[in-house]
Amino acid sequence: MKKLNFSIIGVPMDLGQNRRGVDMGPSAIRYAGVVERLEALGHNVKDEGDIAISHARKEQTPNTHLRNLQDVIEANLALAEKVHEVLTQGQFPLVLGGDHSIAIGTLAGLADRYENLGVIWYDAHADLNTEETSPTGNIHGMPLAVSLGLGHDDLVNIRSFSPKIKPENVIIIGARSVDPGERELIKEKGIKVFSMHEIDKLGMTEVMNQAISYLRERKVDGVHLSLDLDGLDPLYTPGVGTPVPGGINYRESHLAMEMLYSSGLITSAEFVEVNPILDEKNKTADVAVGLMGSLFGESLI
Ligand code: B3U
Ligand code: MN
Ligand code: MN
Repeated sequence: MKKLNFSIIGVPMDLGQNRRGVDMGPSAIRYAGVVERLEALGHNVKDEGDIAISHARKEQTPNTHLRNLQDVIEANLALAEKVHEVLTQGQFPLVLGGDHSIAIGTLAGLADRYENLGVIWYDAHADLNTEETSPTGNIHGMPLAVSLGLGHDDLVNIRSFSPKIKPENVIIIGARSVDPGERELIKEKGIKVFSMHEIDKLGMTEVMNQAISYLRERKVDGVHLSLDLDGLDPLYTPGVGTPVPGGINYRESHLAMEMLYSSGLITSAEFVEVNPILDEKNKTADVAVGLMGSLFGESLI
């Protein structure tokens, strides 16, 4: 088994949406034993601590309905810098959220290291809204669009280049709550989506086999897994801000992680949207850490 050198980066961020508490996600995931779990698998783990997030809410930026825009930009600039730094040290970035707006910074930090990065977006949502299409103004519904170069200039141009990723290298898994503007973008850009329909029809084994072959055919030079805990059914991960019923189940999710581990494709990961205030006895953080176990080499026998 390949031993990895992890850098864990916590991002206690709740400004990309409007339910408080998701800023405590990194603590909840640490409490659930992420470091110990990975060390037990023989990996080296360095906990880099948390990115500093300002909780003093600033004036809202005029002429935009993007919530907390300035704070979200600042947090993502700092995160992008940190991800870039740990990559140059040869470390494997493992980012703990925080709301999903932090994927903007993670991908910005990864993008100048990987020219042809693959992205697996495991989520109930497509996170492909722009300022124009967003029904909420919540930036956690936008990080995939931003990383494709669509959205507010200051978000899109973090680290001074855009786009960060290519639409043909993105795979969305678990989608079941997609807004009209997002649907259009999926069609226009030809983004590969395995919605709940495909997961039910094909089964998770076939979905993951297809996803892995698809990324191999694209000759990606790395694959980032961006896992939103609301991709799972809220029965298993109730501690999320926007639960959507009819999601991926616990066993399917572990299988998906195990298949990704066997593929050897994953080069970075983030686990987001864990909100301990909405959770039941840290269940969602426990599931997150369990999934990391499967993603990084735990096997049943
Ligand atoms: N698509 C909606 C809802 C949403 C997106 N991401 C989450 N919720 N977690 C929006 O606000 O863009
Ligand atoms: Mn999301
Ligand atoms: Mn989501």
